[in-house]
Amino acid sequence: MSKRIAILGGGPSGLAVLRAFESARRKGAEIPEIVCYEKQSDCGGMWNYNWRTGLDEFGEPVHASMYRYLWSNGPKECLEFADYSFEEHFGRPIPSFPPRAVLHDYIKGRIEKSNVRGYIKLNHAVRHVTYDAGTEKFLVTVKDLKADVLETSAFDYVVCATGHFSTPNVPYFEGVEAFPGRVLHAHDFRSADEFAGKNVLLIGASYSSEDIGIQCMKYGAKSVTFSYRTKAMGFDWPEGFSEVPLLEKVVGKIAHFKDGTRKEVDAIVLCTGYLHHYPFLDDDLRLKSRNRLYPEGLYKGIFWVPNPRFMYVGAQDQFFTFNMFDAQAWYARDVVLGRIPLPDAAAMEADIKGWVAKEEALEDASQMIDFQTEYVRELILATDYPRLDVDEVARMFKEWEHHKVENILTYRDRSHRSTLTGTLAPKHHTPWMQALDDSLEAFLATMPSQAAE
Ligand code: FAD
Ligand code: NA7
Repeated sequence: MSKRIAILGGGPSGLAVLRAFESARRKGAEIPEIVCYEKQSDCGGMWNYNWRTGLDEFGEPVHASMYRYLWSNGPKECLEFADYSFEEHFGRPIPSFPPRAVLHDYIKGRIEKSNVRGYIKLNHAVRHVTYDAGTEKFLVTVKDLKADVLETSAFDYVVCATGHFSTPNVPYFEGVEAFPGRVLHAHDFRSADEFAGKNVLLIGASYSSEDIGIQCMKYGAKSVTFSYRTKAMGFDWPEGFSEVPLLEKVVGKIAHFKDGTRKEVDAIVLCTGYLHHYPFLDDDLRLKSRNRLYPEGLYKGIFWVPNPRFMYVGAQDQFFTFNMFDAQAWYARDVVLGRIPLPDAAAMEADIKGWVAKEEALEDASQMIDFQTEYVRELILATDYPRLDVDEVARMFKEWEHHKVENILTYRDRSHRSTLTGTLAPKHHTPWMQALDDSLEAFLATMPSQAAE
């Protein structure tokens, strides 16, 4: 009987695994029977926008943390799938920083093209995964949300690709319960328009804080105050923005910060990150980690050492995204297909220890980029994933960081060159700060005659 593999989640990571197996099948390999369970009504993970917050129509926690008007915060050339260029998908070059809908279209385009839709069970929420040592099978219980029934199936392998930017980390601040305005976590932020004319306080000093703060200003906020715990983002913030140390307490509408300063604010957005949260996994399969570049317990960042037939894809913090998930998926596939042997547990632990020690010594973003580049390179070299020029991707990431330091409001107006096609992206027809319509149609209305920067 053929082996069976379950993929939990149909976001970019889960879809990468489907694509990896399909690529091997097309080259003549015998592949396991695959079932991908996705709880939403469409695939694409975070890139599948959902207006809802809290619980969905079935009472499931809403996965989406993305919001209206979200544009890629990194150059698309850094995440391009090595086997499917943006030019192939859109039939022409497009600018470097597309809005969410355009990236969703791109992700789904590869899936349609590679004919793997049939493996995906939409509206199926994974409820419980357990390992039966007697039969050496994983038992996966899912809820068919539309039919309102539970079903359990046995699998030889499981890939957990449910993402880790969905369950909010929500710290408490004194007085917040009596704050007379909106308090929300970034996970529930949907539209910047709501904050037009308001003084907005954002807690956190990473990607969500930076982007939501800028979005609020773009759509008319009166002022944006960022409050950091460890280190300020430190950009040369234009008028209207300010950066202050951590919030100590709120008294009425007055926010008090650790340096003794105060500010009257109308809304508080907690951009305090996310938890690795896998409520459907038994303890012996469950990754427990903070958001980091090399979570402990995962050999090659993928294989759960106590039971390596249980795998995670996309579990690390990310500079690289789509193509890193591909690199992981191809590697996981080759282990499942018996093409790559896994070493014993002690050797896996030793390998992880080496990576974790290196991660802990990293001092800045540039070193972090190099670290993840080495990781992705190692994976790619072990499989037949098309050779991606990871050094060029790393160079672009560093250039992008530099552009952000130069001007945090204009870095999205820059053009980068595809490592696959060699094409320099055309400039977008409208500077990002003035581009209020984030639809695919408006974005693709770019005039081909416009010169690249
Ligand atoms: P996800 O995209 O989160 O997909 C996981 C999937 O698993 C979802 O479809 C979910 O419904 C499903 N799932 C979860 N639990 C269950 C369950 N119990 N049963 C069944 N299915 C389940 N990356 C970039 O490259 N560029 C960006 O600009 C960028 N911006 C971002 C902005 C925000 C606000 C966030 C939150 C993330 C952003 N990212 C960005 C990172 C983004 O998470 C990755 O690009 C990518 O979506 C990760 O893919 P994934 O498949 O690992 O996880
Ligand atoms: P990150 O990158 O994990 O960052 C979380 C931020 O939240 C970081 O600045 C933390 O500060 C801060 N944080 C966490 N806990 C607290 C408390 N208790 N008090 C104050 N500040 C806190 O999450 P993001 O949401 O920004 O980004 C995740 C993904 O979503 C990413 O891929 C984006 O593209 C979108 P620290 O520096 O640890 O002091």
